Amino acid sequence: MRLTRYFLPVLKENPAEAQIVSHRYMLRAGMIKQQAAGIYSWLPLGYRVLKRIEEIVHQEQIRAGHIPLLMPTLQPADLWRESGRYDDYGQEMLRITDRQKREMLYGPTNEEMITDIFRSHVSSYKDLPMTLYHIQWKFRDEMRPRFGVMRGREFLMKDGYNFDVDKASALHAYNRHMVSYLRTYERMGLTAIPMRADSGPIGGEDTHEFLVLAETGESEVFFDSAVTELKLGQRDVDYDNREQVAEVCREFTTLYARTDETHDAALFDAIPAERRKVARGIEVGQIFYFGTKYSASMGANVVTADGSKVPVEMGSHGIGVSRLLGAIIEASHDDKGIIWPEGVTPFPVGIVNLKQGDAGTDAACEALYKALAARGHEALYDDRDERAGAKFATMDLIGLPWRITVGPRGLANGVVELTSRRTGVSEEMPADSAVERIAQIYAGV
Ligand code: 5CA
Repeated sequence: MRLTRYFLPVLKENPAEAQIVSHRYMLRAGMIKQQAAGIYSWLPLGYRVLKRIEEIVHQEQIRAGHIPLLMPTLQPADLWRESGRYDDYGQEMLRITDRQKREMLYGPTNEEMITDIFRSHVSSYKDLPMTLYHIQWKFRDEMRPRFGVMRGREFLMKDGYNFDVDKASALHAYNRHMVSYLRTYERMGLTAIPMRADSGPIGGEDTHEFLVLAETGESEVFFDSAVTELKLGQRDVDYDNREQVAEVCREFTTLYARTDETHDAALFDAIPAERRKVARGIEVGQIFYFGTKYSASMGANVVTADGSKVPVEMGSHGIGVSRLLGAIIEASHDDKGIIWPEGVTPFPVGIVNLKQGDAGTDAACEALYKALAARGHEALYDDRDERAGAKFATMDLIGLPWRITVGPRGLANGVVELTSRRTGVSEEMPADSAVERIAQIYAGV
């Protein structure tokens, strides 16, 4: 993408309404525009990151054997009357009446609708286990929408629902989600710690929230610092192997880590003092096992191997897709701007032309741009007629992890400069080698 042909409305001033760094940088980098309290347009740069995050979520769900579909944002109120949640949900639910005076709502979550789909088509244990998920916009009329996409009213969520014949199988689905979430967050450059939590309006017996530590987080969390050292890494987990998946979950949930709702002071005090941590965190996901809460009230039954008819065992599992942009920025920035991890960056690399209009420099930038594209890497090429300082400031603000700087002096020596946004370290090398390095860096992402 050539910057002169792109739409990147960066702001020079800090927007007064933004209280936290991620909100400030998302506005300044021209990623989002607020349309109403807690409702945003996704401008091209923000949209690219959102799509990238969605893609990682899809890949990891499919790897875990889960099936994508798409349910609508608007739902009939009657479905929610069946589960009893139409009245329980209260003012957070946006209620709408259509021209036929039918009561509708903008979905805050989809337990009822997915249960309805299931009961319409599945009646035998032979079709189980099954996990269906979608990535769709939700609406919750939050009392205090704030911090940009972090607590929006309209927000993008991945929500998945497992259907199993018995509790053991449903708990395996819960564990499978935990492992797939750990892998998802790690690919985004995040450490998200599963913490025992409270189930709130979704209900159920077992639930974990995934928290990214950040001073601006809305949740207070208590944990053993050793939990922050755990990494899933590249290990090969067989999602069908119950014991192996359960073992990974044990590894990540044995050390003390809880939100304030489930905090137990006695257990916490048993941790060696130097490892006892109280901090704040951003909730980027939550998984729930709730058994037959929805299937029993909505008549979603399956016939088991011995011929009896039982309500199907379920759980639901959510990732805050749009919130993740805020969480990643909170975890990865400096005073010049965002520092995107390679896994989610809107462009893999930026090209800065230090002397736009100079025939040699322009040609070298064009050649570099095309060579990167030929390797599958779309660079953001700053081809504006601007001072070098302004170009660097824009690149630093929007946070591309790598920058290639091309100027007449370097070209005279046959080199360009490759700079890491994270470390600030620059290296001179021939343009071909810079392309090779970028290809190597992204090969493992
Ligand atoms: N049905 C279940 C799981 S599928 C559910 O709705 N879970 S949830 O309420 O925990 O939401 C899932 C995730 O969505 C949360 O962990 C959080 O990351 C994100 N989320 C929730 N509310 C908001 C909001 N107002 N703005 C942005 N993200 C939100």
